[in-house]
Amino acid sequence: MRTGPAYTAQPAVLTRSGGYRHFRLVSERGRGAQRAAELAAVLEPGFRIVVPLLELRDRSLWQPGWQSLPAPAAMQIIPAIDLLDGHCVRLHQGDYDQVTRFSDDPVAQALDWQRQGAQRLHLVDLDGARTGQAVNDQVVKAITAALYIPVQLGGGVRTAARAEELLACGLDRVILGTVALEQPELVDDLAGRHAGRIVVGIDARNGKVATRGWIEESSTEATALAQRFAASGVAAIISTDIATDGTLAGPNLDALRAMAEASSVPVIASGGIGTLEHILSLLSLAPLGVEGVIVGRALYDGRVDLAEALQAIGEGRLQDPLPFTLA
Ligand code: AMZ
Repeated sequence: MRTGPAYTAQPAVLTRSGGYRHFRLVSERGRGAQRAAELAAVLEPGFRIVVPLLELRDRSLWQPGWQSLPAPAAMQIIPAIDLLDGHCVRLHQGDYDQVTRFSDDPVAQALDWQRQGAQRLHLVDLDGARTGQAVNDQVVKAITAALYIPVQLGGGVRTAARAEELLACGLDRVILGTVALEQPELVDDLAGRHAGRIVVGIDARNGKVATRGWIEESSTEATALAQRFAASGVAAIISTDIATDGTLAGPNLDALRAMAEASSVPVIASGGIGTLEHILSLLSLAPLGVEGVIVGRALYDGRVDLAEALQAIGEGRLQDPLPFTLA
């Protein structure tokens, strides 16, 4: 079952309240003017967003919700540029036959996301993911050279040498998908040698891992693969739900929850973001270790305004860890 968007906000200065009932409900499926008023409250800098109310009703989440948020808690919003033959595109559910081309100037697009406040950029080499061959290196290098924010790349990174070549040419992180399933020890090895710079990409269809541009399906559960990397030192797991990717229909919260619970590694959510509320709905999973969200099509479409989204849930906007334990 998917939970609808519901979130709360409270004055930024926390007082010892002792219970969720003291928090002000800002939105519970608001519409029209009501939604606008609620959103205005969420965007008000004097307020911090706390764990969504629906989650707070689930008593089992109270403890992790209130105790394990890192300080200062925030959810990183990471714009995505998917590259196909040098152009910025989005695929629908990863289908190479359903391509929308958004820009012919990926460097300008990347600079635009940076100008709007992005703190990290996500690149996917779709040609690389499908064929294992790097055909977008020139544009990847041009983007990396033009930006001062960290850039990460996935797609077609299938050997240690290739991963290290990319890390050496200015990329902050590389993402390993197919290799994580087929040669997990290669990921362990790289993560051991490049602390904080190796990310595992787990792309799942109906909960099962898909690889090679999502053309091949495996019988491995995505959560089992996430567990496999619990102790390997990878910086994060990017969890993509193929059925929602490129659809704007909202993230698969249940799948993300399962991934976050399966591993202590931070999870970055990918797939399905279509509105600011979708991003806000992910806050319910922040206490479980979901620390970021990748947004693609909705930014290109203008359905999500990056600056507004950053203002809503960026650094300093989320709940401070509480200094006491709830009974
Ligand atoms: O959209 C697709 N068909 C697609 C896609 N976005 N296929 C792969 N990828 C991305 C994954 C991951 O970031 O989300 O490519 C990376 C994995 O590539 P590889 O070559 O390591 O499996």
